[in-house]
Amino acid sequence: MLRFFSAILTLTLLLACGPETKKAVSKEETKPAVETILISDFENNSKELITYAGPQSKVTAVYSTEKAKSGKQSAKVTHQTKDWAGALITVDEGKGDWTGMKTFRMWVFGSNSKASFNIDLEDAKKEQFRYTITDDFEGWKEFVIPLSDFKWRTDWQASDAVLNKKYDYPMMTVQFCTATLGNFTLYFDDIVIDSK
Ligand SMILES: [Ca+2]
Ligand SMILES: [Ca+2]
Repeated sequence: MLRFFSAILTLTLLLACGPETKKAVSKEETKPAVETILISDFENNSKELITYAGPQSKVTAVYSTEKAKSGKQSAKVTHQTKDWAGALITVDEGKGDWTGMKTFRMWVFGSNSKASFNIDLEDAKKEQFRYTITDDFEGWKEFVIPLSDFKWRTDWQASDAVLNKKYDYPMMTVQFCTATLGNFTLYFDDIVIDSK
C-alpha cells in the first residue's frame, strides 16, 4: 500500500514539475552567458595573425604600436590585392559560443582609400558569413554591426563546409580584413561580441 502511494506521489511530482523544468531550460538556452566576449585587443603578440593571398595579391598583418585604440598596439593590415587576400584570427577556446549575443564591434583606423574590405565570420562547420565595409573615413571609427547583418557568402564557401545558413557554435575564425581588390593599409583594434 505504502509503495502504491509513493508511486502516485512520484507521478504527481513528475507531472507537476515536468513542464516547469523544461520551460526553465529553454529560457536558459537563449540567454547570453556573458555581456561581452573580447575576441582580441591585439595586445598579445603570441597570438598569430594569419594571412592568406591569391597568386596576384600580397597581404601583411602585424602587431603595430603606430596606432592603438586600446592598450599599446593594434593589428596593421596592408593589402595589395588583385584577386583575393585576407587576415584572420582564430577564436580562442571558450569564446566561440555566441548564443544570445547581438552585435559584432570593431575599431578600424581608416585612410579614406575608398577601398572596400570584408569581415568574414566562420562557424563550427566552416560556413562563412560576410559584412562589407568601405574605407571612406580617416582615423579611428567603431563599427557596431548586428550579427544578423552578416550575409551568407554567395561568392565562395569551402567545399567541405556544412551549409545550413545559420551560425553553428563554436565560431572558429574572425577574418577581420578580407578583400578582392585594392591597395590600402588599415589598423584594427578591440574586436568584441556584445549581448546588446
Ligand atoms: Ca589594442
Ligand atoms: Ca552553419
